[in-house]
Amino acid sequence: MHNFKEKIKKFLLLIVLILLQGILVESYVWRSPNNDDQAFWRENAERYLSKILKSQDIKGVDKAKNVILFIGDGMSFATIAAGRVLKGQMEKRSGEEAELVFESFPHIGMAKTYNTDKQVPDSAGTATALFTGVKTIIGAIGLNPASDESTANDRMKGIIDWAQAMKKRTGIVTTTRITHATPAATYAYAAKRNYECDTNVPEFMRSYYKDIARQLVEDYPGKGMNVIFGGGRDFLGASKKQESKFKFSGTAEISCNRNDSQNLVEKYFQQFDNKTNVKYVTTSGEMIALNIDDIDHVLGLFSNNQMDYESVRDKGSDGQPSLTEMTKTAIKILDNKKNKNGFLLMVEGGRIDQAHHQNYARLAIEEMVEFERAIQEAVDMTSDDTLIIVTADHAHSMVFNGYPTRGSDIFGMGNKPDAEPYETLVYSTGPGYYMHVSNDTNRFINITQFSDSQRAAPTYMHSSLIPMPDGTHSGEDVGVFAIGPGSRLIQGVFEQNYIPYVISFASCVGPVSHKNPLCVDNESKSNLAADTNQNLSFLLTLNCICILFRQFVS
Ligand SMILES: *[C@@H]1O[C@H](CO)[C@@H](O)[C@H](O)[C@H]1NC(C)=O
Ligand SMILES: *[C@@H]1O[C@H](CO)[C@@H](O)[C@H](O)[C@H]1NC(C)=O
Ligand SMILES: *[C@@H]1O[C@H](CO)[C@@H](O)[C@H](O)[C@H]1NC(C)=O
Ligand SMILES: *[C@@H]1O[C@H](CO)[C@@H](O)[C@H](O)[C@H]1NC(C)=O
Ligand SMILES: *[C@@H]1O[C@H](CO)[C@@H](O)[C@H](O)[C@H]1NC(C)=O
Ligand SMILES: CC(=O)N[C@H]1CO[C@H](CO)[C@@H](O)[C@@H]1O
Ligand SMILES: [Zn+2]
Repeated sequence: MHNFKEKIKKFLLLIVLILLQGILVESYVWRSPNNDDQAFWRENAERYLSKILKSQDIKGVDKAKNVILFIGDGMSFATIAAGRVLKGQMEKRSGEEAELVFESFPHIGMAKTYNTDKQVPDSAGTATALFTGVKTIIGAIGLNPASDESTANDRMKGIIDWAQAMKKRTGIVTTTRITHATPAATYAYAAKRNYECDTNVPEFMRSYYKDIARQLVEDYPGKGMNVIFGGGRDFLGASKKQESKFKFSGTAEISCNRNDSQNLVEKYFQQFDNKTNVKYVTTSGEMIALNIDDIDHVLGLFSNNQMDYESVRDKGSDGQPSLTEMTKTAIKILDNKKNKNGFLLMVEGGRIDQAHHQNYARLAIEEMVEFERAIQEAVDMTSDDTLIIVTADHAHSMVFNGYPTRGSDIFGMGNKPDAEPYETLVYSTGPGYYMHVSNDTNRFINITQFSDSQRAAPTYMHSSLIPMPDGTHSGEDVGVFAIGPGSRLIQGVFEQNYIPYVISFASCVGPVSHKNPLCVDNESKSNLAADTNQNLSFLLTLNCICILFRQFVS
């Protein structure tokens, strides 16, 4: 009898130990933050999705026919707040009380943007997280973080591939060149983001990587996209046109003179049969003149390199379209009479970041306001079958500070009586330092020495604390704003790679569409599912059985 009681005690103790072990293993081994392989990030995103789904009292209608993902490159919270004030001031109001269209979206979250190897990320790594659902190393595009940089094609598929697999129409719109990091991550695979041009792929990497421009026109999902709008004619070896007025001149800038003398625009056309309606446009006039109704594919390259900043672009019909005009045309084409299964569109306000890098606060905030106009246009053009998500890939080093009086010019000065006058918008890093620190005295120049017209110039740099030819990003979280079916899943503070999982779930494409009961029709077609949770539970159970068995045998 006594012996039996002891056995029961021992048994119960064992159960407790096993449970404890299970919890430890779950939290410290499989969820180690140093784990940098694909399965880790996928599991992480799926777990957050399950958590949000469980926490919602009301069952939402999570089925979106269309998805539009807006990415303000470098659109930090400070940028958003300054953009709101500028928008109000452009409407001749005090400014602070103005509202940006996405601020009224019903669901808001915050995304953690770090790369697998960097506390403060770059656009290539963050775009890979935003499109593929897997975080990766800085500067890499579509690359599995666990894979060797020099292994043969190991491109991770993303939202454009998922949507195309479900026969949705797809498109990308950007103000940067179309091969730049953010747009590139929707279709390309590169160990380094600068493999945009054939001459930039190092000799020893050429057997593993095609340049990004060629990947766009030669491979899926690039050549399957229905709308491709941006800059970068040089990178596709297309004929040049007028140069841009204000070139992005940071150290990160590259140009391209293809050495393989290929014209990739011609090549793009060659791969479609003559029944497919394909168009190429290079000016805003040509874009607006498109006969939208029966277009299958359109390639619009509006500049040789980056497109011009909104406030300095040539607004004539021979000039470049605005981000809003491109977005409007893209939505019309994606949703034309050839659309049966819905569409997925990525729109990037790509030069907010580039202006910040050069400490051009005015240009950066004006770019942000134009980005917001494009979002307003998309909201006006779509209905409640469309999920719209607005976010940034990462934050930037601009600070919105001082105690400026209500209604002060957002590009003006702070108002702290016991300090030298200083700007409301200043940078921690960047070339603004050189403009503001005297070469003779090594001290900051009194800001009032700059005339109003000097300070109103687009190339005027706001002051910066640390001298650098090209300012840096910053590592704080970015906002995620959502409206439409599935938007309720944007909630809380999450890893950035969760966002494509929301798109997958809500629009019935990609790895977690099978988890959405409203996507059942599509279940058999989704072969990308990776249900790691099941494997984990299975392993744990097996482990427990083994321990029990050993105890009782001994
Ligand atoms: C350009 O092509 C030529 C001939 O194929 C080759 O010898 C040269 O190294 C290439 N230059 C660059 C920069 O790739
Ligand atoms: C379209 O292509 C087919 C097959 O290549 C060819 O026979 C036909 O003549 C072409 N039609 C036109 C209008 O070019
Ligand atoms: C200091 O010298 C550098 C290099 O010549 C120049 O670019 C910069 O404008 C100068 N700074 C000021 C405040 O004059
Ligand atoms: C900077 O200039 C303003 C306006 O001329 C002046 O009131 C202020 O005293 C100056 N500050 C310094 C430290 O010289
Ligand atoms: C789970 O295990 C099965 C085999 O039991 C395997 O085929 C599958 O790839 C595993 N899934 C993951 C995500 O590891
Ligand atoms: C390929 C396919 O059958 N896709 C379907 C997935 O589910 C949506 C929503 O029911 C349908 O509209 C698609 O046709
Ligand atoms: Zn940047």
